[in-house]
This record gives sequence, C-alpha cells and structure tokens, in this order.
Amino acid sequence: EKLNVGIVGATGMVGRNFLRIMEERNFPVKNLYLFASSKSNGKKIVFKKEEYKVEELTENSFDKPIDLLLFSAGGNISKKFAPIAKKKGITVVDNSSAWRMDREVPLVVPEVNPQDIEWHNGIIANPNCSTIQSVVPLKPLHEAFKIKRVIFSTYQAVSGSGVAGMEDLDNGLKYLDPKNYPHPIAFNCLPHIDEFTDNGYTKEEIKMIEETKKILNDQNIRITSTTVRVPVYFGHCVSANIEFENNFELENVYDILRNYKGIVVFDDIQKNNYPMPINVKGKDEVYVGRIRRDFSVKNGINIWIVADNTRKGAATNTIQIAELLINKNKI
Ligand code: 11C
Repeated sequence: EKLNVGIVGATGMVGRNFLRIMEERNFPVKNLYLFASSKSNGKKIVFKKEEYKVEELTENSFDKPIDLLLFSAGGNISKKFAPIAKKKGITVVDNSSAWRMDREVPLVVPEVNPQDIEWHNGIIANPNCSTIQSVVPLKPLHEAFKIKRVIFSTYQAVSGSGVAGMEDLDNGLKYLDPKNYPHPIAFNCLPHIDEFTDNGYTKEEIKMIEETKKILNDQNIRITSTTVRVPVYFGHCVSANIEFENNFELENVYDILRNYKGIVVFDDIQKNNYPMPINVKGKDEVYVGRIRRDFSVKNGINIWIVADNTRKGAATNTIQIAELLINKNKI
C-alpha cells in the first residue's frame, strides 16, 4: 500500500537525499508534499520525473491527508511542528536532535534496535550521524563479548554542517575567511563540533555518549568522546577503542563484523586497504577496517569506522526507519 508522504526541509541537503533515496529504493509514495521555509516557497523539485512545488511550512500545512512526515529542518522546527503532526495522527521520523533523548521517543538504527519501533508514540528519532555509524559495529560486538568501555575519536566531514560547512571549505581553499566555523577549516582540524557545554564537552560529544547508550539499551557502558571537524566534504571517520568484559579471539571479531547486516569489512593492510571517506561517498553501508588488538588493556580492540554521513548517517537511516514502520505495520 502506498503512503502520502511529506518532507519538512525538502530543499536542504538531507531533504534532497530523502527524495533521492526514496527513488532508489522505490519507496511506496502515493502523494508527495514538500515543505520548507518561506524563502524556498514555490521552488520546484523533481521526484520520479514529476515536478513538485515546495510550500512554505505553516501550522496549517498538515491539514492535508499525510500519513508520514520526514523532518530535517533543524531542532527548533521539529520541536514546534512534530507535535502538531502527531496530534493529527501523522507519523513523524525526525532527523534532528530535538526528540532523541525523550523517553517517549524511540531512537532507531534498523540494524541495531528495530524492536524499539514497536513502542513509538507518533515520533521516531533518527540518531546523530557519527552515532549511527558507530553503533552498527558496536552492537554485534556487545552481544558477543559485552562492552565495558568505549573511547570515540571522530574525524567529521564539513557536510555534517550542511551547505554552510561546505561553503566554508570551498572558501577556505581560496584563503577567504570562514562564515560558519569559528576558524578556517581548509588545511586545519577543529576539535569543536556543535556548541560547548558547561562540563567542557561539545554537544556532539554528548550525543555520541548518550545516544549510543540509548540505542544499545545499556546505561552501564562507559563512554567518552572527542569529536573533530576535518577538511573533508563527505564521509565521517570514527576511531573506536573498545574494552570488553570477556575474552575474545581477533578472528571472531572479524567474522562477527563480516557477517553483520549493513557492515563491509575493508581491512587488508598488506594491500593498504582500509576505509577512507573517498571509498564511501554514495554508499549506504558502514565500512570497518584497521581491526586490531589493543595491547594496553586485557580485552581491548581498536577499529576504524567510516560511512557517508549524508546517507547512512542521515537520509538512508531515516528511510530505513520508514520502511521498518511499513514492514511492522506501525504506521
Ligand atoms: C555534524 N553530526 O557532523 C553533525 C550533524 O544532531 O543531527 C548532525 C547534527 C545532528 O556536524
């Protein structure tokens, strides 16, 4: 059965990827409604060879017969408009950080915690990009060896900041001043993603810590994180240092990761094969390499995780959540 689908933030980078990925996966769309801010009112976007007009998002936008709304227009828009949609009986999948830590809202990565879709109350949250790619390999390893502690260090692409981040890198390459970041991003690395909080961590670092615990449904895992912006357009990298409760054989770690849905193990140091941002652009899988024992602790490993932040880290995961809603009859 086909659905009436609305997209909030249709002209943004992730909004456009929603449409691209729905086309690729032949998502069952009956009618399509595109919403954005007033400055995009009237813009035309093509979906499956048909032209659609973008409408300004207002409090009356959801009076139309919409079944499913995908949001990617920032936290404030989601905070205000998702409850309006929910009241009208529309199911919302939200790509912002607004609802992720709400106890009433499941935070879902389909390969990891599909069961959490069952208890949704009208809103399902899509996790942060660097969290999504990290929890996919952590999940089967946690099931096998029980994770005690994780240290995340990230290397995140400028597309994580949307068009503004990409413009800063473009301009920086021409030695122009940055507009989006507090420092030049070209030829530089900024240990600063999202705002700083009172405890010295950035919000991005806190997202990785708290969202990981919620998705893995385990508040006992100890996690710390340093998140860094690097001058790369697409593809986030995460170095994860993982300590297990139990003993393990490295060969089993390889097998477990190789056999898990959504993971590609790309790890052959003899051939200089390891995942890099240039390998993952346009891909939906999470790539894992540099798998090795951490000799400094009893049961530890290091792994290197790379994914396209605009696809698996955002739009693909959102569409996969929508497909899960359909498959489980939860819409
Ligand atoms: C970045 N992770 O790379 C961010 C982008 O909470 O959805 C996504 C922000 C979010 O800047």
